[in-house]
Amino acid sequence: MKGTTMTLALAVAAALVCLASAQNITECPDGFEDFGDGTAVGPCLYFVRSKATWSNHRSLCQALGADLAQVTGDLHQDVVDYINDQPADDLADEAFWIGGSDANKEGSWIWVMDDTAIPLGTPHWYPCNGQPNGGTTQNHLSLYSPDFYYHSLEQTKQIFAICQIFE
Ligand SMILES: [Ca+2]
Repeated sequence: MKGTTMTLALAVAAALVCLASAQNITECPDGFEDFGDGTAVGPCLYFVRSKATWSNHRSLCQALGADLAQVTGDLHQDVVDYINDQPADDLADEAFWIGGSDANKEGSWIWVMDDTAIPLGTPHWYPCNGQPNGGTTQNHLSLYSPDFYYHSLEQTKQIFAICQIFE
């Protein structure tokens, strides 16, 4: 009897492991776009088409099991291409909160979901007006129209947002 119970427990555990891994690899949840390279699913991004502050949109992302997006590396260009490829009046005239901040220490930009540093300068920051340029009044990170490079903004600004699911 004890052996049967053990076997059943292992079977249940194995089923749960399979279920969890299947959820991770089969597809992005409804509303999330798959920015994978075709060999794997993800990053999964959700474009929030309503305007709110950085903090309110971060809460919304977290309610979806996500966080504000970490748009870096090649993903940055992929996101810019995606925004510009959408139908007219959808996304290309908007600005988007993403998950960067220097609120804790002026000039030291970090990704808030994992505390990793965000290097200044090229290739991600908008180069033409010295971004980030707002000093202590602008401590949160956006992709701003029409270039969608990184721009610092006041966190009370009401704009769209991009959420991302982190494993
Ligand atoms: Ca700042």
